[in-house]
Amino acid sequence: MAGEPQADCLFCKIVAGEVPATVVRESETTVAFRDINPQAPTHVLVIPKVHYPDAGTLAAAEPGIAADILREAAEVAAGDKVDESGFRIVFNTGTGAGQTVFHAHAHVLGGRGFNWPPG
Ligand code: D5M
Repeated sequence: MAGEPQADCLFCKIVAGEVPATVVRESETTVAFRDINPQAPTHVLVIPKVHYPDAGTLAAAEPGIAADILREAAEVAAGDKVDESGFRIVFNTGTGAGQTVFHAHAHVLGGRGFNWPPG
């Protein structure tokens, strides 16, 4: 069923506590944890507890949870004190854009300068 945990999904396993993660925030619908391969001083992933393969499919099925992710991303930035200097919220979508884990997630990046356009 849509949104149900997938046995072969790494992030579903983090939600279930079966794979360890450095959790920085949790809400009723989301979990935020530090990226294992940080690309900035702050690099946190915010994921929905439900399983959807990417941000667009999540937003179409569960718009409230998609909004929760944005709110939690801003709270992560405030918690790491990178909100005033500026931070970036990234949803890689599809392999061509660099998505490697097909459970929707927002990257929250901060604590350094960023280029535009992104690489
Ligand atoms: O982002 C997927 C991200 O997930 C990538 O930045 C590495 C991160 N990752 C992979 N495994 C783990 C674990 N076990 N803990 C924390 N972070 C992890 P994408 O946009 O799909 O490329």
